[in-house]
Amino acid sequence: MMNDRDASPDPVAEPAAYQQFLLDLLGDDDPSSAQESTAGKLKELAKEAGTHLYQQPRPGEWSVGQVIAHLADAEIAMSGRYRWILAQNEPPLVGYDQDLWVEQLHDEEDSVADLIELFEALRRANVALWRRSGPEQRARFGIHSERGPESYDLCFRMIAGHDRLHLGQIGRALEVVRRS
Ligand code: NI
Repeated sequence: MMNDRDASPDPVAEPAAYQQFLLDLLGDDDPSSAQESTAGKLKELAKEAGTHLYQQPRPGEWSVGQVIAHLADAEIAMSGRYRWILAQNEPPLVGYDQDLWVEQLHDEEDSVADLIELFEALRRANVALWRRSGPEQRARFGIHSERGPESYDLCFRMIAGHDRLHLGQIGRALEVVRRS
């Protein structure tokens, strides 16, 4: 299953390049404002996809519904990571294989509306958590099993860029499936 590898460095093979790629997508924008706008955009895009929701743009490339499932998965994983990092001292952060999560945990019977609702609720809680954190908390870090130390600040900024990466992917997928 392909996700965004045409558009970004591979997260496992080139972790540092992938990290920088996501941070560049955020640029100087405020990460919490950027993150706050995503659920609304997903609702609009899901509506636009209509009957094409689970149509893959090309064989092996994620459908709009699968990208939304991936964004919900990422928010679930990060919801845990933020809290481990903030509450415990240098906790281990378990790597998660995004392709396996999408393949093993989701199918076409998944309600995309429910996935967006789940995403939205977690995101709201995570943005609120961020906004009440101070510099000391943002500097706290966990130890990623593949990439070493990662701070709360870095994780939160990366996810804001990750949203943009996949919103772009959904836009491109929509163009293809609508033409078919
Ligand atoms: Ni991703």
